[in-house]
Amino acid sequence: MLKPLTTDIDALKTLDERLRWLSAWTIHHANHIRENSDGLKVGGHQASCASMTAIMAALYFHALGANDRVAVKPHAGPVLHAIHYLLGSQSREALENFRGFGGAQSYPSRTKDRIPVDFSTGSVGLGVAITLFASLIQDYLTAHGWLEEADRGRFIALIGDAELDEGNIYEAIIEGAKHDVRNLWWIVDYNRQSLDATSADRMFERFDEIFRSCGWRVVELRYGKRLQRALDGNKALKNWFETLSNAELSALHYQGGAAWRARIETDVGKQATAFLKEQDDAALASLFTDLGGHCMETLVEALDAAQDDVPTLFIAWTIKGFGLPFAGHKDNHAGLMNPTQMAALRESMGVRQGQEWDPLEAIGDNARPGVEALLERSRIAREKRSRAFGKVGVPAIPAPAGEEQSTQAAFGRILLDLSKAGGDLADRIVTTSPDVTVSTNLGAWVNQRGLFRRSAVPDVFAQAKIASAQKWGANNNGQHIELGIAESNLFLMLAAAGLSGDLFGERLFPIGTLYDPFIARGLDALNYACYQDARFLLVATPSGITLGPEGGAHQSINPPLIALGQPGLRHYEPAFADELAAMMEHAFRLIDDPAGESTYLRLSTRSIRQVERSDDSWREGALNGGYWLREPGPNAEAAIVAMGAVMPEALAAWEELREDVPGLGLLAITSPDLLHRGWTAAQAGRWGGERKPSHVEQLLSRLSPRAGLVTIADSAPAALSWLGGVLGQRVAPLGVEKFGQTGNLADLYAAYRIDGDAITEAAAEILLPFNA
Ligand SMILES: Cc1ncc(C[n+]2csc(CCOP(=O)(O)OP(=O)(O)O)c2C)c(N)n1
Ligand SMILES: [Mg+2]
Repeated sequence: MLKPLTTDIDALKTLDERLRWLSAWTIHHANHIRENSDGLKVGGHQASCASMTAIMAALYFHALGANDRVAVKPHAGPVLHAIHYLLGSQSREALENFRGFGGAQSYPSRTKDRIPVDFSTGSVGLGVAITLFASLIQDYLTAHGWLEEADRGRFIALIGDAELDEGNIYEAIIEGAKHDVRNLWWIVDYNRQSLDATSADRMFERFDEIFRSCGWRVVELRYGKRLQRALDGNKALKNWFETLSNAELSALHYQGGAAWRARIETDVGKQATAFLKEQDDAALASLFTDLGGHCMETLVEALDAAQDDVPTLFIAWTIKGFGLPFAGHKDNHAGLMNPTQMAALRESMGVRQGQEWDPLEAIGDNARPGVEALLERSRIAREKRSRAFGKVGVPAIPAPAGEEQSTQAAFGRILLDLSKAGGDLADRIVTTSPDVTVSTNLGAWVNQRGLFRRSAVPDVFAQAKIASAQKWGANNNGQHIELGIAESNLFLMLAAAGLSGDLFGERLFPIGTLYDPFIARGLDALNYACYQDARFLLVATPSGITLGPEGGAHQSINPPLIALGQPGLRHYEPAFADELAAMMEHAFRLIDDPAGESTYLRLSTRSIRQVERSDDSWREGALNGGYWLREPGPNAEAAIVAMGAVMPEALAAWEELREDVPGLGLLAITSPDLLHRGWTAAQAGRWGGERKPSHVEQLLSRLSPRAGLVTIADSAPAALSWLGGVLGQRVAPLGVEKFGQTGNLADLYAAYRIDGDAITEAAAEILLPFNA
């Protein structure tokens, strides 16, 4: 760990004030000065920024080491931009264009902001928890020899107090406790206000207990030095102060000195007379705002004292809107100062009109050298880091042998073969699963590569020579990170591991497995991972009503639709093992490609007869979203269009119908997601003058323009029914629209109409207009 710097507290205080000004001004400029062409409110959160400028000044200009990484409270985004502006790594132009197209983003964004943003934030709670998983990944990389001790850092989350209501935070700290997580600072901006109002008092002191029981050190910074001294000198006053509710305290902060005086006279009475005499109203108001999170000495002392690696929660008391006219007002969350208030603030801060953007405005000649020196030696990264793409060779991945196999079994086999063959890719794969490692077929891989734990955990069953197919010992060479059942944690882990190239300069190939229906459990975290362009392979298995006896609670219906609408994630749904092998190879390449993305594989436990291939011509189509498994005749009037586990039904129906329906084709869909994207991209390309038809247009144009398509998948039928819109062909969509239940495949496929009979009937119907 880097040694703390000795710092000039006055310079830090000056920078705190500069950040408060610049963040407020940036938001004001966007709302009141920049031209507004559409009449939409631009917005921004001046109160949320003012609440934590001191905390951020202490952190960024004092405590932060070169390798430390920070997730910034979303609504304090403008403060982060102001910090980089002071450091010279953010432009005035970007600030002037705050919340505008191409300007500084409203909430820190890894991908859209030009300053280095370690973690995107916005969906509260997730930015907090990802730092924990990033710290675990740092430990993983160190243990595997990818990361030098000297290049390690601390992971810091700046948290709004209302974020502490998000359950994903507690799921994360429970997982962190199991893994002995370290090097974390979570700093709560404890302004006791959320969006709607002041926050409930009943959780006060409960949060600490939860963290402590998970092994965290909790440091409460309630008072600044001045207020501490005053209250220490007057017990009655202190007792009174500490019984004020969140709402009362906020209201008093808003009302100011006279209100404090009146309340103290009433509530404390004689014991406070001398105290009240000593100060006028302004001094009184100022004294009571001296909470820990606004007192630079207190902050610096606390951060300096936490230099070991114990995960630490700092609860820094603050006032929302500190120093602004609506400080403490319960409605101030989205409050914006009006031009008059802004002018008054400007004057009170000594900022000259016309010099609002001058970074070091209002800093006297005496103070300037100290501030400049401090800025100079601040150790934070000022430029975006390289993302470490393209360093890892991905070998060809052959299909596992076997006349009959399921895609889930093939997945396990492919990983096992990769592990046995060894090499850079295999060594950089890290698998993770929320307690479904064995049932998603990662077992063989884990037997080979072991579980990861920083300190070894013996396999007690193996030591006792109790027969088991699964080895379960952990050490720091292991390549599987076992998680508890919390799918949100799975996606945060994939997000953190999927950013390893960005955060640590070393690419990992994270593979997460879970049951397909439980993607929904962690959906926001999945979206969050994709939003910041983390790269991983998500293997969801088993899926659909093809689960049979497992029943409706486990039978997924809509994940292909989720994938269809999820940027940054490519859905593949293979029917055969050779398709799966091609997709996995491709997914690994996409992980390590700057223009790539993450991949979601939807797999099945249904063992099906593999098709015979005469050549490799299917492969390119399969990777692009679909290929003709049975070629259509020229200008054919119909095709069966099938995806995934129901391919045997589609093949059987094709055999049965081919006599009656001349030229009938069978189109194997491997990714509705890619076909749809290609379709819209080709359309957009045509507006730009490019004429190339998309893959789906090429596939479907093999049929007559009047052809009928019978689409079928073990999922919501809308995943494929849109195909009729591509060339205007008619569609009879088959798929699952109601919750599933237990049963064998024949019964379930018949009941939900995804069997051969359903295909035949649908084909008859769609061909009727021509036959009639
Ligand atoms: C998951 C999620 N739900 C809701 C919101 C909308 N929202 C933004 S800020 C906020 C309140 C934040 O309060 P707090 O965390 O205490 O921040 P501060 O008081 O510092 O502004 C809410 C509800 C969000 N951004 N993310
Ligand atoms: Mg708050």
